[in-house]
Amino acid sequence: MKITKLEPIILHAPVTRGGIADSTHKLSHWGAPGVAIHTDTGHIGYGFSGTHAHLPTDRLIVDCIIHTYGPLLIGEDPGEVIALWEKLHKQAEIYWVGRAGITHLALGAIDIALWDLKAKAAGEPLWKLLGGSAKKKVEAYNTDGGWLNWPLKTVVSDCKRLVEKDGYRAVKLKVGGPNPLEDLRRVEAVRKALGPDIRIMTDANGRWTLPQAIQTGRRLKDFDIVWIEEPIYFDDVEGHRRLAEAIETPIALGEQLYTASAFRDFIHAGAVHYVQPDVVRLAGITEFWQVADLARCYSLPVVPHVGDMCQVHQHLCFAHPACALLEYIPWLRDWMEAPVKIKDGYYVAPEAPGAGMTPSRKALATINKA
Ligand code: 0YR
Ligand code: MG
Repeated sequence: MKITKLEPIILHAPVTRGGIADSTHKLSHWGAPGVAIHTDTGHIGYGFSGTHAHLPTDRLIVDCIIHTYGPLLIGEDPGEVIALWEKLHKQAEIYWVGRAGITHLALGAIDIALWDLKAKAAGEPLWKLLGGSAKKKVEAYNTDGGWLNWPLKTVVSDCKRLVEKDGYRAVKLKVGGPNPLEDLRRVEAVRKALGPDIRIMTDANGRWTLPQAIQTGRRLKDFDIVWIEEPIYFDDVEGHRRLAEAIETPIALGEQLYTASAFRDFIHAGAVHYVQPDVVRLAGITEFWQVADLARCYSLPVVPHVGDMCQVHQHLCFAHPACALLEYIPWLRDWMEAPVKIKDGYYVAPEAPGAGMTPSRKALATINKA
């Protein structure tokens, strides 16, 4: 098989109820800028990054895919995924300007598309190709009931619905709002509504200073929280290490980390407990696997962040022994040929060949061709 053409794709999908916010981000659409990699056998591989649907930056990502990496891929055998990843990753002219950021996001989308091609050519879903087992259970926790811009009443009734009607046993609440007492009131209300057996995660999206995180983190303990996610600034290794020493509730982070070496620094420092790599921010599945192996060596659970809206990560969680729990956010559901399936709070292993990001016909018909 040989790569013949790269085609740019930008999808913008509306988020729940027209707009969501956490402590740091506000968005009306989820962005999936990416690529269709065409081959001489007719197989097409799809891979996307994940953004806040900001068209000018989405264009940078697809331009980087098509014009910067594209010429290095034409004529290559897409089955050589790791060798191609090494080739693209080691381009000195490219990493001179970006060992993280746009170039890394572009490489991630390409890597996903290459794995997609490999799995499609093998006629297998990616998790099978990676050695996975459908016997494994991958639990879903739901993030879509806890947005910060929704009034407390809505958060409580949404979380109750997710648990009582949809069967989730774990939900995530956004914190890090302007008033920490209000954060605590929201968590307390949801804990009361759900009872002691449902797990609750909290996510501050990098908002607090270290003393704020210590203070609120200590108080959150009363509500038996699974983790506090991104309590302070994304890149602050030493701050998270100090926080981990100061509070009892475990720390989760990783959605903003671009590289395996950034994860190494947090893990080695003891600054993270729940490791949250994302294929769309790391350079794809290849680098995700490096992070998951590393976490496993330190006995740390891997609970990916889903910039791909879980389409690829479900495969990785079925396949990798460090993963047993996966976030769920529904925003690409209506745009994918085979949206993820969740039954009674658990992912159902996908059977279609590929890595899971093939857009639906409707999506391909309405895309912005960039
Ligand atoms: C905005 N999940 C997250 C929203 C989510 C964000 O990017 O999607 O809150 O990615 O932190 O854990
Ligand atoms: Mg988060």
